[in-house]
Amino acid sequence: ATHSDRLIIGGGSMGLAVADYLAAQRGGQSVRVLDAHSPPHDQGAHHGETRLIRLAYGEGAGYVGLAQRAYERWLELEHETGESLFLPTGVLNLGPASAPFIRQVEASANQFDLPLDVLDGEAVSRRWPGWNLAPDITGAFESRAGVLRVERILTRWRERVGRSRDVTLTTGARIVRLESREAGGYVAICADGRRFCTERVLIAAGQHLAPLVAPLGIELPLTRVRKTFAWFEADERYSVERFPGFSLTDLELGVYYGFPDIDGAGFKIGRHDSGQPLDPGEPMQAFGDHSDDLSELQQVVDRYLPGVGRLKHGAVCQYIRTPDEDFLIDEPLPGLIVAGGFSGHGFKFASAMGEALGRWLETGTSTSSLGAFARRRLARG
Ligand code: PYC
Repeated sequence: ATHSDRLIIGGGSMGLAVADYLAAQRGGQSVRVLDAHSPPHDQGAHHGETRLIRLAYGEGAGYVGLAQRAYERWLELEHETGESLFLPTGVLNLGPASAPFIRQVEASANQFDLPLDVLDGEAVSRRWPGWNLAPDITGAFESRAGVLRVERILTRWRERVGRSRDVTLTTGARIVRLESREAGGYVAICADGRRFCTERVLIAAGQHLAPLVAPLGIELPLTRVRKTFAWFEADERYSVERFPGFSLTDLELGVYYGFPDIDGAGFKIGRHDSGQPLDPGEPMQAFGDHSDDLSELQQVVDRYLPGVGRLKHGAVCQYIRTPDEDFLIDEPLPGLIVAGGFSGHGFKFASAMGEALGRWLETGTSTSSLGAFARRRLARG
């Protein structure tokens, strides 16, 4: 078997972030990243060009510290690479004032003293004429938030890892089995028979995480769902200078997120809740294969977005969800670190995860910033 001091299974958002962090440390440990494909690709959770970064976090104040560290590290990465990776569009969180998400955005902003403008729907529509909202909708606008250019980020990380002496990316390595070794450590076995052994391993392999650790007696309560998103033609009200990224909690239509027209790609919108359940490994049907793929996005456009026009094209992606939609990060066996269940809101944290998980993998000691994601919370029922 090929030996490395540290192994990372999965070279997607989290795996490459960790690899990039370890490459920058020049710690002298040999690190190998294994990916079934060749990142960036559309088999993980980092395609579709853009993601939001929000700091006044509607999913819980427990995420704010990590979001702040991630934000700093995104700006550092942009500075180091000299490339536009973050667009400071601001993010507008929309929903009824009573919606738990909106209340938590305000609570997170208050607790951490984050700038947040709270407006009613009429004021939102005056300030951003791309929206046509009733007064009873609340808009919580975070001006420091914005948009991350996901695929560019992955490309830069891959290049930096490629220049490292310590870290090696092996593509086309589909791991079908993980075994613990009697002498300690683990061996990962590829579909083509190659074997990679190590003292300590991080698995950040999305849908493949739970099936890989199940034979070692570890049950991770992760489910996989198919999600859709799409780009639409849009007028100048949706330009990147004039329209912020958004989240929308609508009591009737569901939970959505979206982006301004960036580089002429069009206005982008996706649905965050619901989705079609999938088994691990099950192929995803293309956009349009389900009858409501377009209509669920179109209904939001028709109701609230007067300058958005025809569909340009749609795409599919997957969320790997935990039961409470909080992340699952743990060390269920000595030297075996798992990171998954990012539940469709993980990418923004990848730069901070690279650092926190990277230190854990390097030293064997976890940081307190990840403690809340341990799996024992899920066992409590
Ligand atoms: O967490 O903001 C978010 C997000 C945007 C798109 C998917 N998730």
